[in-house]
Amino acid sequence: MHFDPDLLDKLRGARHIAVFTGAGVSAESGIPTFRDAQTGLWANFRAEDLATPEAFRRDPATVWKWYEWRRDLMRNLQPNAAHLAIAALERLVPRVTMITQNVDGLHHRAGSTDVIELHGNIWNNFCFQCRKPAVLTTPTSDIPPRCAHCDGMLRPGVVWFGESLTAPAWHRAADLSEHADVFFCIGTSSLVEPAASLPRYAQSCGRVVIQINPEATMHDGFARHVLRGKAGDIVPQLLC
Ligand code: BV8
Ligand code: ZN
Repeated sequence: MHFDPDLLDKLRGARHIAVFTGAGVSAESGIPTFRDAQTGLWANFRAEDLATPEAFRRDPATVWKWYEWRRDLMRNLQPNAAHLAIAALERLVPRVTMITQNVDGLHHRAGSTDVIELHGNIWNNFCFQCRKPAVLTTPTSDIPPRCAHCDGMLRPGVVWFGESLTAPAWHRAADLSEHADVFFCIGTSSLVEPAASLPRYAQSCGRVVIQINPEATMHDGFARHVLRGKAGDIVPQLLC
């Protein structure tokens, strides 16, 4: 694949690269994206029906079982070439920061060392009542399992629709969008706020925004470079 010399120059000179990812970067690992009509997770469910605190209050067992179904789907899947190339970038660039909307943990598993998980991590749980972290060590027939501290219901450690992102994660991500030399936007439809505002903010701060996506998104207009294609194809060619 041919890359614009200006893009390659910016990468060569970059001291700090921010990489913002969405579900598309995990698609080639076998994890359905959220809005892909054929296979998207939401294709069979409405996000508002399941990924909200109201849904959990209304029907905790169904929400818990949906997350267990997703965990089972992800459990044996591996980071793909895009995750690995992004992690390997840390050996070439003084500072690389991952800002991901994904909850699958694949950037960590690929070896990225500085990962901001804006929407949490599906492998974590905490108590819906007392919010203490919970590690499931013993099998239980309770669905959802109960908190060892207050007997409240355990919930997955993700940010639901209608919940605020954790302040430290959000402020750090916004700061990086303002200061990184290059801001990659990979595999996101840019529909979920406030995460979707990061590429726009980076561009407004004069950062070089590079969009990688097989489809057009509303952020194409904010990007200095748009690379049309799959992350697993483009990212290793561009970064390695
Ligand atoms: C908030 C964790 C303040 C859960 C997720 C009404 C009430 C309250 C809030 C709102 C409201 N209306 C709107 C909002 C804001 C709301 C929002 O944005 N809603 C959307 C639907 C409009 N946001 C929130 O609620 C956020 N919090 O606003 O707090 C607040 C607080 C209280 C009250 C009011 C406001 C919290 C949002 C976090 C939601 N949690 N995940 C879980 O996973 O179960 S979001 C979920 O969507 C995932 O994290 C996912 O990453 C994210 C975004 O989707 P994408 O990653 O972009 O995935 P998508 O499928 O859409 O796109 C994939 C892309 O990849 C496509 O472009 C495709 O072309 C491309 N692709 C495909 N294959 C490849 C590829 N690219 C590269 N390579 C490939 N091979
Ligand atoms: Zn508790």
